[in-house]
Amino acid sequence: MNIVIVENNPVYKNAIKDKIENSLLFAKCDSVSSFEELNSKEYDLYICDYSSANSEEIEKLIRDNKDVIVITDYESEFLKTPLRKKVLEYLIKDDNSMLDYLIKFIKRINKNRYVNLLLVEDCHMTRQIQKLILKKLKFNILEAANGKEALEVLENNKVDLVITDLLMPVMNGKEFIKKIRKIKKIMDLPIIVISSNDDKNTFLKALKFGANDYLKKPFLNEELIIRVNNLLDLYDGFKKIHHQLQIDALTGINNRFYLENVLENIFNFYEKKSVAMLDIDFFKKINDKYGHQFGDDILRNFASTIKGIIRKSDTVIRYGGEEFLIFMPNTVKEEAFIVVSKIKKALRENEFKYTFSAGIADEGETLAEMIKIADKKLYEAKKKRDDIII
Ligand code: GH3
Ligand code: MG
Ligand code: MG
Ligand code: MG
Repeated sequence: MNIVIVENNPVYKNAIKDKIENSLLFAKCDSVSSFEELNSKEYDLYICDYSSANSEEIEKLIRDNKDVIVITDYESEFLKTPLRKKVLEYLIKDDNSMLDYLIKFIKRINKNRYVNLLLVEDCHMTRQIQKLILKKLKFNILEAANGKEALEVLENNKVDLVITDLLMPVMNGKEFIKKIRKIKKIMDLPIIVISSNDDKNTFLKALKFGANDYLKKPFLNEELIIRVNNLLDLYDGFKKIHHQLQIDALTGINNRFYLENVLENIFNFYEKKSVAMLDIDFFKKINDKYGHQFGDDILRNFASTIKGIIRKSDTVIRYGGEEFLIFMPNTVKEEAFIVVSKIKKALRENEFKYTFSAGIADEGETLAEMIKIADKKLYEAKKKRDDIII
């Protein structure tokens, strides 16, 4: 992202430039002291100091469809200008927190390019106005005129955020939210409600049915912008933590939480599938003889050996201490046997010397049932050790 700062105060100019360069990996930043110094180079973002003397130039940038963020000392004066509604954002120079907000805002609009936002509103004109505000924030916008249409859009597209009206023909917002929450949990899809309804209870109901936030019409553009951006920032943080929760810290592969959250859900997509339960032999002895650290090295080595052999579509998870589960879609147990045998072969050529036993199953109506059967086979294999039973 190419950014330019137009600011006559050198202290501010350098502070903003430093902050951007130190905080945004994706940004390249130039700075000039006045609009006269701006050459013909095109920028993705113009950060301009506002004073009544240069409002004309800022107007011109906006007429040329440029993205402009205004920074100003003259809060009350700027708020009265029509520019307020046309700029991407404006910031008041009061303290350094202004710079933190600026960085947060640029990061957000940079990410919004990959965010699909579904806008649901029956009044075409209102929808176009809202779309215009949101378009400035770089979202990919999908539209629907009522809840029924919106559900169809949801079915056929990856949607990251829904903004919906409440009073609509065919299917109103309340019914729409209820239907969404049957298929998408609050963790999976945020919803903002916009309505001119004066009754607080209406909004409360929407929140109870599963909306995340609401906005009462009429609202200031910035209110919508801030609520949308904040909600998405929150969800980004949330997704990151959720992802981390599914990773086993020692081996870096998925853990049991992943099994319950993801594998369980995709299990029924596949008609044919197998699971293999692998358990390292005499692991307690390895720990006792060579120490716990060495035991940890073995676990990491086992995880990477398995990963090196299974296909991309297969998943390995650390099921317990020294137990690993492999989920193999489109695979019958005879084929799974070949995969597990390959792991055994790789271990024979490995720097660490250890063996494992395994049980494999492709029968069972649920993931839990299939695992139970594989576990039974593992128990049988354990009688001999270094064995695989299908
Ligand atoms: P078997 O051949 O019957 O499978 O015996 P085993 O010793 O491998 O199995 P057992 O279930 O008796 O012991 C598993 C051991 O794994 C006990 C536990 O201390 C150890 N363990 C569990 N998690 C970790 C870990 O994260 N690191 C290390 N180093 N050891 C672990
Ligand atoms: Mg309406
Ligand atoms: Mg065990
Ligand atoms: Mg064991």
